[in-house]
Amino acid sequence: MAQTIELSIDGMTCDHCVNAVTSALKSVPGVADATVSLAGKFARITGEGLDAKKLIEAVREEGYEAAVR
Ligand SMILES: [Cu+2]
Repeated sequence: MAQTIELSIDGMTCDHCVNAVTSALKSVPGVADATVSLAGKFARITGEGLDAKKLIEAVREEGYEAAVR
């Protein structure tokens, strides 16, 4: 079943950051799409069997802070 998770993301300052977070999220198993908002400081992730912990870990590995919002 498709699901959507929203994460608040801290530390993004430019489009490079947005791209880094977007590709990190898309590399997590089960993710179909990820939309990241620089201005809104959040990410909307859609997919199947999503694990919020793994999504947050992927963002942290890129050097940004994330939390379920
Ligand atoms: Cu940046």
